[in-house]
Amino acid sequence: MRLITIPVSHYCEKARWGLDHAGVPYIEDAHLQLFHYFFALPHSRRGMVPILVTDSVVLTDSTDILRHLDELLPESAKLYPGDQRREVEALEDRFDEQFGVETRRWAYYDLRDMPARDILNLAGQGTPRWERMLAPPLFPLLYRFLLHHLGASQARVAQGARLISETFDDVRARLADGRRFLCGDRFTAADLTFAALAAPVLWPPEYGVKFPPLEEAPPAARELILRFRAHPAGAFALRLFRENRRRTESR
Ligand SMILES: N[C@@H](CCC(=O)N[C@@H](CS)C(=O)NCC(=O)O)C(=O)O
Repeated sequence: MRLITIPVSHYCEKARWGLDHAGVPYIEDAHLQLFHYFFALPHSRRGMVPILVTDSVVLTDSTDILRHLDELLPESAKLYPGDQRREVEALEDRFDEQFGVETRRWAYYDLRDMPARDILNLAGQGTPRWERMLAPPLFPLLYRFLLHHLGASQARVAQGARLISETFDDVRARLADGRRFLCGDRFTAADLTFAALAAPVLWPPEYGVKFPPLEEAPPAARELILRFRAHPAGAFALRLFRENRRRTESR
């Protein structure tokens, strides 16, 4: 299987985690933002990643990828257990459609003052050398385009930060009865999706690409990451990365 990615993308992390959870060997075909269109557009009109290419199907959405992989798993390892399927899917959709959009918008906006070299070191991991060589001179233009593409203004990011906080508080409330996972006592797609999509505001050490040391983040971003790490929902996501983030990929 081949997973086409923007390696730093948290939706791509969700798909990588799903593949690793299923224990399926795969090659990650990683590309820098915008360069990825050359590889994604032949498979998907929207040009979005992750895209999973298998012998029999091409899947162009992280949720479709998880659901496809789940068919390969025995009931005991499924991310969508039969009796909890609707609850898991409802949570997953909510994280995908609102929360993940806001954590990404926040990350692009609040890291805009990091040196280009540091951003490219983060975003370029595993990407072809020619992309990494072409990117520096194009960087200011590309980054401005990305902020515009994501609708990242100060007002929208502030509004998004409130949605992120509310989602964290909802997760805390769900866990308040002492359950180990969002839907009870087993790890599901709801947990995986929450943790993967929370990663831009947590910088977990086990993430599929390596984040820089926190000291290198701009002060406002660092402060927010520390605040989210200390929140019970942040601590929960970090625990999921520590305890449930298996690895099988062969880059
Ligand atoms: N709902 C999609 C979202 C994927 C998504 O937003 N991918 C971003 C990377 S984080 C992308 O490919 N963006 C390229 C673009 O917007 O043109 C999924 O879960 O796979």
